[in-house]
Parts: sequence; C-alpha cells; structure tokens
Amino acid sequence: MDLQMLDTIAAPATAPGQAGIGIIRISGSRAADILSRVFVPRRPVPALESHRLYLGRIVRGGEPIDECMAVLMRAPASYTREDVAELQLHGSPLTMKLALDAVLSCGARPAEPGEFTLRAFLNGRIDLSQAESVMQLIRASSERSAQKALRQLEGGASAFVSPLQSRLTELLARLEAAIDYPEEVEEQLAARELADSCTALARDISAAVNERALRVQEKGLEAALLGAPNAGKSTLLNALLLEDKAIVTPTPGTTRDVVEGELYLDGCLVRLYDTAGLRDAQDQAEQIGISRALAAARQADVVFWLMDGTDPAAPPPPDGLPSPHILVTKADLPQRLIPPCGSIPISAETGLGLSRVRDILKAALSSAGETPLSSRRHMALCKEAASSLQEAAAAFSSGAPLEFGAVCLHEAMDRLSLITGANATETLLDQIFSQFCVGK
Ligand SMILES: Nc1nc2c(ncn2[C@@H]2O[C@H](COP(=O)(O)OP(=O)(O)OP(=O)(O)O)[C@@H](O)[C@H]2O)c(=O)[nH]1
Ligand SMILES: [Mg+2]
Repeated sequence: MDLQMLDTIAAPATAPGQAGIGIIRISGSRAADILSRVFVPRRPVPALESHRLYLGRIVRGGEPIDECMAVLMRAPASYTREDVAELQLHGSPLTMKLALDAVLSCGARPAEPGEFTLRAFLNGRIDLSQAESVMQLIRASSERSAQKALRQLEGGASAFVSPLQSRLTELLARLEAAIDYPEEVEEQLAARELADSCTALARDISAAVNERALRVQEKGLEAALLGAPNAGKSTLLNALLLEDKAIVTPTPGTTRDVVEGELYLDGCLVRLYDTAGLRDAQDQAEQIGISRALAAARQADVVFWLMDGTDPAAPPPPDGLPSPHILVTKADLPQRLIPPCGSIPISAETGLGLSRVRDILKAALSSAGETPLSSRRHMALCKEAASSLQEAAAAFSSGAPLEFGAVCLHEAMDRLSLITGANATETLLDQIFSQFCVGK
C-alpha cells in the first residue's frame, strides 16, 4: 500500500449491484481537477463551491454517461482530510463502470481496500482503533454491534486505553526516579509498590479481555436444537424465526444438513441451528448429518434438547451434551411422556413456552458479558500487555535489579500504543486496512 499519498485515488463507495444510486468517491490533490473534467453542472458556474451539491451530467470525452449529483469537499473538511469529490449516479453496474473509467482516465488510480480510511488515519483525523471501527460498523451483524462500533468510532477503545497508558506512564516515572535517585528512594520499598501497581494494572486490563463477549458481539450467540428424529426441532426453528425456513414432515429423519436461522433479541443476533435427529442411522447422509449436529452442539453457547411429549419413549439427552435445556414438545397434543424435572413444555402450534425459550437465549446473551474492546487485535494486545505487566511484577518482587522490570513495562506500553496506532508499522497498517472493502 502506498503511504506516500501523492496520488489521487477513486473507487465506488457503494456496494456493487443495482441500486437507486451509486457513489464514486475521489480523494487526493487532483480530486477537484478531475471532477471539473468529468462533471458538467446543469447551470454553468465559474468554480464548484466546497460542500455544495450540484446537479449535472457526468461525461467522458464530451459524451454524457449519466445524469448525476456532484459534491466537492475541500481539505481538511472531508473524510480523508484531503480534497474529496463524490459523484452520485444511478446505481447501475454499467454506468458505475463507465463513470469510474472516466475518472480513472483523467488520472486517478483505483483505490486499494480501506485506502480512504487509511488516509484519514495517516492525516490524523482518526486513530487506528477508530479506523478499525469503521470496518466493524460496515460489517456489524446486529444493531448492538453497530452501536458498539459507533461508540468506538467516537473514541471508545482509545477512551479505554488512554487511562491505562497514563497509569503506565506514571509507573515508569516512579521507576525512573527509583533507578536514578537510589539515595532518595528506598529500593526495596519502591520495588514492592511497583509490583503491587503492576499487578493491579494487569488485573484491570485482563478484566476487559472477554473473548466470549467479543465473539457473541461479532458473530452472534449460537444456539443448537437437538433431539431424536421427529421431536419437532425444525418446527421450533420455524416458529422462532416466524418463517418457513426448514422442511417439516411427519417422517422421522427429514433434516440432514444443519439449517441456520438468524433471530434478533433485544437488538442482538442469535444464530439458531436446526440439526438432524439423533438415532442409530444406517443411511450415510443421515450419519454425516448426525455428526454435524453433535459438532454444532459442541460449539454452541446454548443447547436445547427436544423431547416429543406424545412419545412415552422419547430419549433423554445423551451423555456428553453440554448442559442442555430440555424442551418437551407438542404440548397441544395429549401428552404421553413423563416430563423430566426442570423441562419446559412447548407447542409450536399454540406458541406455549416459546417466550421461555427466548428468555433462555436473552439470559445467555447477557451472561456472555461485555467488553470495552471490540476487536480481536485489541484483545490480543491487551493480553500481551497484561502478561508483560505480570512479568514486571514478578521481576520487582524477586529483588532483581529494577531495570529488569523496566524492560517489561516498556513492552506493555508498546502493546497498548499499538491499539491506537501511535507506533504502528507499515506492515500492521497493511494488515488492518487490507481487510476493508474497496471504497471505504
Ligand atoms: N401438533 C403439533 N405438531 C408438531 C409440533 N411440533 C412439531 N410437530 C409435528 O411433528 C412432526 C415432526 O416435526 P419436525 O419439526 O419435522 O421434527 P424434527 O425434529 O425436525 O424431525 P427430523 O428433522 O426428522 O429430525 C411434523 O409433522 C410436525 O408438524 C407441535 O408443537 N404441535
Ligand atoms: Mg427437522
């Protein structure tokens, strides 16, 4: 990725495909010049004013391509802090391609993924954690994770990291004083105090490292529906999703593949997995389905075991299933099963018990907890910072020269700075921004 930023870049800022409008974004020192060559305003003006929307036509070599709106945003009041021009066309893949070609033929270069946001970062408009939250906002799977990304965009991760950095700076200052003025600071006392402070700081950082919370925020809570064939798993999936997602028939062994559905509860995403009924299957496809069902149960946050209430011999959950919630199904029909202790009667027909199923999912969502860190990278860096701090604490307690601990403290500081990108290398920036989509 070119960090020189001398050239002007362009890319569609809207997703590919047909849409009402499609936007082409241009950023760089030549943005205004390129715009003046491809855009002809309907009413002639001497020059386009900044931050004003104009109606006109986009042209290539004098030939009109489409009617469009154009806006020029002069630096620094733009997304990248460079001159930015945006063309709003009709969102057809063909006009978008022709318009982009026109822009490129005037001297812009196609933007790399994330390059607009990279420029915003390099020009100091946002820090690295904010840049990453732009990506998370685009990819957010639920209202809640979008809100989280937005909070971070407004400084969330930095707001978490900055006070930690200050505490660490203060520790380093105390340490320097103890090293430089041994006659004034009693070394053993200083070492003990430093060890305690390091332990406390490591503990506060570790508390934010909640990988499960992050996974649930990013990908949603996973819940698997298991049970014998015909227990009513697919029917329950459809009832919870309020759609006809999985095939339901009275024949046992209907579902083979894992059928996945998405459900939103309190703005959070829950992924429901309907699975093949467990039994001694002879059929190869069914056997594979059953092993997939067990795999889904192993990785799920919540497992429901369904028992057909009309079947006195409905099997209980097999050993090894991670603490399933037992649902006794078909409560609208005469019951012939003795319900196991703690089981919940449900009926997809009348809706009985479905709110209790939703409550179990909501409880699992809230027990997954929260974390102020909204990316894996931040979490890994915090983990490393915490372990450097623990090493520092151990060095200070062991009576080793204070310099030993100093090395660990500096390491911890480095890790935290990488979250906001104060000391980011080109490789790291490449790694992060290449995960973006083109045009952002
Ligand atoms: N009356 C009534 N019938 C139900 C209910 N739930 C499921 N059924 C019926 O039970 C039969 C089996 O339902 P499915 O949802 O296909 O069962 P399954 O557990 O997915 O079965 P497999 O995919 O074969 O493992 C179908 O005929 C459903 O209509 C219910 O709550 N009430
Ligand atoms: Mg089924």
